[in-house]
Amino acid sequence: MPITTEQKTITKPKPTPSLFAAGHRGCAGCGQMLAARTVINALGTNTIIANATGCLEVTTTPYPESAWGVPWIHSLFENPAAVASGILAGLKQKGKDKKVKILVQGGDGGTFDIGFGLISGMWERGENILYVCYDNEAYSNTGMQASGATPWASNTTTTPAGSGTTIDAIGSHQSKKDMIAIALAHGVKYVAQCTTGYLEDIEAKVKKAATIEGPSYIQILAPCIPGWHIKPDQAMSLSRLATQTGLYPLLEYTDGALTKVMPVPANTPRVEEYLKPQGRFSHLFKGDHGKELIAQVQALADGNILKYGLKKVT
Ligand SMILES: Cc1ncc(C[n+]2csc(CCOP(=O)(O)OP(=O)(O)O)c2C)c(N)n1
Ligand code: SF4
Ligand SMILES: [Mg+2]
Repeated sequence: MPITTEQKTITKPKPTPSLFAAGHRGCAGCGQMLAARTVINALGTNTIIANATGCLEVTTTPYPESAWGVPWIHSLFENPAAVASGILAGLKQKGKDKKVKILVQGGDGGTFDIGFGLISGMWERGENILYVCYDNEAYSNTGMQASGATPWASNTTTTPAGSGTTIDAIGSHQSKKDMIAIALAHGVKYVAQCTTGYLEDIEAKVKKAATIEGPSYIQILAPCIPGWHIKPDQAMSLSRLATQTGLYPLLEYTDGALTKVMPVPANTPRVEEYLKPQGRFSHLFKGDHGKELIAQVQALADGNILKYGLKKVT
């Protein structure tokens, strides 16, 4: 039987309009853009965004254009948390604070370092605001300088790796700051860690955060193509490997208790698989000293597997 026009209209699924429009200036394959699109589409139209300076702000809002389908405000690198507190106060005054979700977005530099004091204040006040950090492990927008989120042994423009065996030659010789623990220490009600490799997990956690009365913090590993020296099609696979090796586990804490983790596969990949495709770690694959350094990165992954119980007991 021939299909009539009417039947076609009825059976064709209606595409859901995205609240994050295509045509922004993010690099092809950017992990942060994928994650950001997932976050705002999960929250929906009743959202107001306060955004820190960084790649996400610069690439999505070149005046007079905006990629955002919701109200969006930028002030300074350091203060979106305080701007969000002001928005909340305004909504309360109008009796609309229960109808609208406030989302703060920042990169790792804006979150772990430069905006940290005001985030701490926002959490201390216990305000009903969701904070999402897109963690590409450096200050990407200004050329990949090291931040408090930069992992140990990563090459950045301010922690350049050399060829020798001194501490200065290994890239960053500081450990990544544990923002998840810092959020928990503030009594943040819902705290989660995600990676761009699992977009459904991001969606589910954002939706859950939206139901929480009080502060929520979600941190998402979001690979940066030029900063990590990777190809545009590698953000997803590397994000998944970050989780599967144990280096960046998927976690969920509700009221301070660890309520959900994603177990690592039984045949857990070694960290070399994650590190090798990334130019920022290429110095680790030169000589015996590199092997010692990789063993130390493996120890970090193994430590996480133990700490969070990521191996399924069979
Ligand atoms: C107070 C202040 N310091 C420095 C800058 C310059 N600056 C703009 S974006 C940026 C990097 C942002 O890094 P991050 O927060 O990690 O976001 P990303 O670009 O990596 O997504 C810097 C240092 C600024 N705008 N304001
Ligand atoms: S520089 Fe990195 S974080 Fe910035 S838009 Fe490009 S890939 Fe994304
Ligand atoms: Mg960054």
